[in-house]
Amino acid sequence: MKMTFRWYGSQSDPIPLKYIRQIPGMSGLMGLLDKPAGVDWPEEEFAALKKEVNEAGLALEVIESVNVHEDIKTGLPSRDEYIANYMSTIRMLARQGVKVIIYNFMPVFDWLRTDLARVIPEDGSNSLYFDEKDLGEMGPLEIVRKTAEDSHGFTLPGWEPERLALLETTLKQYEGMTGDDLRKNYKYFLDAVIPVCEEVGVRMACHPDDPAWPIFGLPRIAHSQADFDKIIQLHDSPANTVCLCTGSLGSNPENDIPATIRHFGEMDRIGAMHVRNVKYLGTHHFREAAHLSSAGDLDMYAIMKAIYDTCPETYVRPDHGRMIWDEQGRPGYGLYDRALGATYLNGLWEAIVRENQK
Ligand code: DNO
Repeated sequence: MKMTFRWYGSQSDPIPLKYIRQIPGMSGLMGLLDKPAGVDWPEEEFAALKKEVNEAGLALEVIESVNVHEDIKTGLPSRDEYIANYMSTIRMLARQGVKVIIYNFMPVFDWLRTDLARVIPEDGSNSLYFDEKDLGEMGPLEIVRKTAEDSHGFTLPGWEPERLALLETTLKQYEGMTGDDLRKNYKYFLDAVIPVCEEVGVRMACHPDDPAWPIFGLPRIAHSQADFDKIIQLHDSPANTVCLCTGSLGSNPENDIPATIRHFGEMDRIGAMHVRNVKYLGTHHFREAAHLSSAGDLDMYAIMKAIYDTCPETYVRPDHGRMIWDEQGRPGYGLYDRALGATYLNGLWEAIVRENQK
């Protein structure tokens, strides 16, 4: 298990690399370049980022999110140009030592919440929160406006301004589109990029829909084990893998997370793991919790044990943290609670390793 941390680059992340390196057991980053979807990433910029990260004593082997352009998802003729750029980016990242690329195939929205700072009554911290009832009163344009207002000037992953500027047009392109239509376009994309990944030794890891059910009537095809079975079959290759996010899939209590890890781990189809906990508050109603099992509804021991048993070499990162100790930062991506999360997960891991060496 390689413990990593998501970082947004020194221009837009207030957390210095030095602080991340000081988290015990931290070996690398799941880093991100702030490039709009569809762009061919320049190698010099990436090489500079990699140098900065390596000089801080951290590895940069996982890149998240190389976003898929909406024209690819909706199957427009212009997709070929964006796919060509994607393939070129894969080759460049491979030359720079990247092993895993995390992306998603969600229409329009990446993750979605109705409140970015809901106070947790028990301890006064706050975390990301979702209640479908609140969404019921908001349309897609309103939720985008609200999310931007609530994000304290930070760009949130999946909520990049250039993407959202085209929101109305993009939403129209999805009108009448079914899950099967989306899967057909997904296959077209995978058929192009997966052979490149095989050639250069990179794995694509698809992030689940978050929350794990359809929203705004958009087709969503990645929120259960059965969905990911289909995705893997679209182009069957060891390079076509899952970024198994326990909190995204776990937003739906019908998903048995440890069982899903075992299922894909045994097939060697887990490219990376995002590990966090969720507290259920009702139907389609949850908030994010501290990583500790007893703080939420996921069994973190069973999750780490499933990783240990089936994909022990994978990359793991603590995922969204609460805001604690009056930290001001990017919602979900502060330093303190994610550092606590990493430390806790490392503790579980040490105990599991020791128990199994007996
Ligand atoms: C949310 C993140 C996601 C993830 C993308 C990958 O906090 O986990 O934005 O990075 O879905 O493309």
